[in-house]
Amino acid sequence: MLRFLTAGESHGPCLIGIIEGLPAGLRLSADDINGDLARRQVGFGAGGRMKIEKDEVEILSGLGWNGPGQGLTTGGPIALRIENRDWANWKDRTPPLFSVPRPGHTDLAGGIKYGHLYDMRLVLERSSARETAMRVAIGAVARHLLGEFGITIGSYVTQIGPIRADLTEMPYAERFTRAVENDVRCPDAARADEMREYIRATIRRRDTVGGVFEVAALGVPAGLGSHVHWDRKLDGRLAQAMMSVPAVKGVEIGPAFENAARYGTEVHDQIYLEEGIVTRRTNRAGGLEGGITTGQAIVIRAALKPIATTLNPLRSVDLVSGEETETNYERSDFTAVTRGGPIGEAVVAWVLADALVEKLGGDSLNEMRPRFEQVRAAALVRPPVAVPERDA
Ligand code: EPS
Repeated sequence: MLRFLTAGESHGPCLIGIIEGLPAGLRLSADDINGDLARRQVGFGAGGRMKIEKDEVEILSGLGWNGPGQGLTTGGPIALRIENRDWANWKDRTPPLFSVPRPGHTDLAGGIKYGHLYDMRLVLERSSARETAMRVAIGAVARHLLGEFGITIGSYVTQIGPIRADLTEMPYAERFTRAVENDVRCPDAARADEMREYIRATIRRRDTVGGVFEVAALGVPAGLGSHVHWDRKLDGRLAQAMMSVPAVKGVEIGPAFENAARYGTEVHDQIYLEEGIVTRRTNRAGGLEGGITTGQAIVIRAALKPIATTLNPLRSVDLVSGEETETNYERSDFTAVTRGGPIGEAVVAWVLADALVEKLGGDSLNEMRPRFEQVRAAALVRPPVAVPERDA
């Protein structure tokens, strides 16, 4: 239902995004997007680039610009632009050929695929995680739409290297607010200090480190997605979106890997009647059963590999000279995990907004609202339910 494209290179003039299918009547401004862009830029372990960039979006189309419709989406495509401030430092520069691929990066695979083995900068400029700035902008628009229906999304770091936070008893809303209180974005303050120390030690040993962040979506109605066909299963769509974030190599919904080690009777969220309404008291399913939202929090976790650009070199081959050699260092980040959460939120927001528009139909917010109330009401199951009469 919703579509988007992004364009742009890491050190090119700008990033561009185009969103199609957004309903009409949504009040939208750059301020609704810039907050998320700023959140993506903050996190311990970032490299020097974030000192150069100050990401701000320009909305170039898709909004009324005068009259009563000013600032409202028209239903037409929304075009977005974010400037790359670093472009000023690159536009007149001819960097040396990038002919030594970094293990773990796109360099070699992309070089083989597109014939750029003599200069893999032609690959890395587009494969760079700089593109996630635009994905966060696009996700912010989706989040803004979800907000109209009371759906909120947050994220936090649960693991850096071997250090894991224990958040079992902490409600999601508290996890979100606590996560912004420190620069590793971990709601468990004691573990956050250890994580920061671990990242510091990683930088001292001239290395990089991975970890895990979690995204939770609250207030999502039951009934988004479908079990009837593989590409309509919402867990599959969420996993694909999350896996498309650079450096993400593992995704789980709810505590899936922990569930795999338990008995069924310990895992499945049992069904009760409370005040006549069908309810669950646990959410080990992470908010999805059969690829359909259950109405509980959607919880999705992403495991990130350590960044491939390491100060201590790795073995590689110079593809132009034909000699075995070591990788060259270029400015990069030491971990992407502390800045990953806002990116994860953005991709989850997009998938949920798409599923919501699909479920509710309609070309404008006004058409979507009454249908939303219907969907909400249908999720309150009060047995006994009526059994349809069979024709005689
Ligand atoms: C990236 C390398 C670094 C990161 C960049 C992603 O950029 P540079 O090579 O300019 O130092 O900072 O991420 C961003 C620019 C960003 O906005 O997140 C890479 O190779 O993927």
